[in-house]
Amino acid sequence: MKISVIVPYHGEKVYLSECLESLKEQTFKGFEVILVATGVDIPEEVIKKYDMLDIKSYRIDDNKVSVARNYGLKMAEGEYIAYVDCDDYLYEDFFEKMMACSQNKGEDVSFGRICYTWYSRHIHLSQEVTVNEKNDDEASKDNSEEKDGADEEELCYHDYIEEGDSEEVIHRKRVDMAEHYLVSKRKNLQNITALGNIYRKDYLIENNIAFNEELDYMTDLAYIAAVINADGRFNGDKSAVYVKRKHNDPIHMPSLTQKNSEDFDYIYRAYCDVIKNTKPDSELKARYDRKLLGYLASTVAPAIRTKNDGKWKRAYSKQFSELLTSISDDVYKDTTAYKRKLAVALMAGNLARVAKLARNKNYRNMLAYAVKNPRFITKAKDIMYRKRYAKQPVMDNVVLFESFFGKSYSDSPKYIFEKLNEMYPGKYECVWILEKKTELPYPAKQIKRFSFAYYKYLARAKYIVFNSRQPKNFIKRKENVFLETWHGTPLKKLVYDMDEVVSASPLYKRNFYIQSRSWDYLVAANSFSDEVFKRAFDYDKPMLKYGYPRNDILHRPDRDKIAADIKKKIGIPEDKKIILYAPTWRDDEFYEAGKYKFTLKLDLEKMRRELGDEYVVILRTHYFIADKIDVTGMEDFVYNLSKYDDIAELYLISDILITDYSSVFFDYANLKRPMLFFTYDLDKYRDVLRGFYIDMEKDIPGPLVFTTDEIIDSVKNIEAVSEKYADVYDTFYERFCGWEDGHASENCIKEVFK
Ligand code: C2G
Repeated sequence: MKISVIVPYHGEKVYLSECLESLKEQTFKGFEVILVATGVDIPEEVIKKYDMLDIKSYRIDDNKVSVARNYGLKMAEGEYIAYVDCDDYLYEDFFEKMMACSQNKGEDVSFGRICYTWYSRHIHLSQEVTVNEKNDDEASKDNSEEKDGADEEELCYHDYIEEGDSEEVIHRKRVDMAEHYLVSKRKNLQNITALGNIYRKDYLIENNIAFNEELDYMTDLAYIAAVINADGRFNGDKSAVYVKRKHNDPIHMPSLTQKNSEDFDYIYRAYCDVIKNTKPDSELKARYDRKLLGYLASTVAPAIRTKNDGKWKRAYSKQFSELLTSISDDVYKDTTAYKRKLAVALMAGNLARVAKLARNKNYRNMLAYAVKNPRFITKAKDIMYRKRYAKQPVMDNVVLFESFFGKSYSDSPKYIFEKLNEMYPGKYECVWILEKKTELPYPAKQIKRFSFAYYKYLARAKYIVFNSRQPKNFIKRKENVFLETWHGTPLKKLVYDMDEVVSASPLYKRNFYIQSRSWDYLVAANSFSDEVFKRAFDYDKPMLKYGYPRNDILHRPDRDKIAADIKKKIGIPEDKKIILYAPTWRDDEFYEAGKYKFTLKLDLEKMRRELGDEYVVILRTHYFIADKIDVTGMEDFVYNLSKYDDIAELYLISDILITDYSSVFFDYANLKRPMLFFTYDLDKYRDVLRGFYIDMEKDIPGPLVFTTDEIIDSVKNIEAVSEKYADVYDTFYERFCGWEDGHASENCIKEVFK
């Protein structure tokens, strides 16, 4: 018994390798892979890497998935067919379980479970970070869609059959189960898919079941209708898993569903096929129709409410009402009053009524949300922001500052604020977004992030100076000048240079794109950052190339005096040298977005024993870290300054820096002081989580150390270490600190506040 696995390919090489890897790992080995390249070259080098698989590759000129799958079927030699998208992958026992389902009873179609993920195979399998359809923020807008599917756990295929059931009853129950699983249980119309199943080839051929080659998308909808309508023998195994991957860069590389979720014409044409492939009064048609009514409520009606394009509305609503007339009275009787009213209004061509119904529903939903959810105030603020503040005039001399999401008074915005006040005393009204009340050297209003005042200034300040990304709902106004300082020379790959997004925000790439479109100026501290930011951020507006404003302090002629004052303020004895330990965060260790875990791998007791006479340690975790490190009993040796505002001041007082993959070392290098790189998880960080722009083994100005003993040893021999790395340090300094002259703030201000 053999399966032919049909894989359409349209140039997604990164994904394809993972897909083939998952095929290589299958415990059931009797399959061939039919790779159909659609209008692109066959990826020979990837195929070569998987020469242990029986891969037959073909190239066709058409670039439709439907054509590729039908072509694959013609070439298939197996008795069974599986469709796998080249950007997806399978659990290793998928085929084994599917074959067990099929062969036992000679079934025509067997189905497994589909799970959704944003992540690559190795990350998904190691963490099981699946995306529940209901938690997906793309799908959540469809929340009013029909939810007549049972919960995962309720579904146990074999339980359907009872002792004493006749052949005919068993057959009907199995068809019902297939309809339930393959149609009703899918969250959206668009989620009805031919993937995750295996089909007996002759069943497909004898019943003329094929994908509609006239359509680019949504052909699975009618395909599944035809598969069920042919009344075959069905079986399923809920533990067999097909993993459907959502693309983490829907802007540059959207998947078909991401690309076309609102392409109504395709839905219309695909649904016409569903009507053809189902019997008018059948339960199967009714199940599809319930989904269609869900789609009407979740997507069509809101679009009629919000879109201004009258021509589009008329054309599409005419098409859609044609579909609605095919729905039986029984389905209408069963559905909610809201959907019924929408359908009636649409079929009568009364688009104003559809819009009104949708508007009222929207208000009711918001009200229900407000009653149930204490965070409704956030929604109210958002409305104030969009409807009120963003319509009021922009305030010409107002500058809004934020550093690290309001967590501190620090970084480049701090230095720009101070220099701006020095250069133009009293000219600008400054507003700082700050979590905690802070003593500032110049007058400034302090407001809390996400307060009403925050939204007011976000909408109305002419100048915005942030060092991180602003909220996604930010409204860019034409008078507004957005200075994005960013917050570090990149070592870890950023945005579009990253293949995988492992962190708590899988929509990072899409969000980044939306947010960075509003930036008018971006700061690059060196030519390396200039080049990376342009590419990785897809940024083509002015770049400020003067070094980092935040590093100006490190070049001040009176920096020793400033350092002595800071040391005193913190309370560190004058005679003690300082080791600053400032690690970064780990993308895969999180509680939720913005709240990351951290486990200290340094043996502080041992360090105190060995180094305590001469040194103290400043512990400084990244601002994303939520875990608090307990240093009780070590107060004479360890200063936990994770909440200290400005790390630049800590650089200034430190004699040695220990870091890992944090951009802090690019800044610290301005001081030309020794650095150690505590990279105990280098392989994971470099190869799995991020990938680096520079070679940590060759290009960084200090040794990689992996244990506390090595750190102690290096500290004891710090002069020898410095000598060993002197040449690398010089090259590094030239490359990354070459633009820094202590005047970055001033130069940026001259260019932006013209
Ligand atoms: N930082 C800090 N304390 C740490 C780590 C970082 O105060 N323990 C500050 C430094 O100013 C640093 C900045 O946060 O330059 C960014 O931290 P990174 O560790 O480099 O990580 P990330 O926030 O991911 O930014 O292009 C740069 C990257 O985006 C890195």
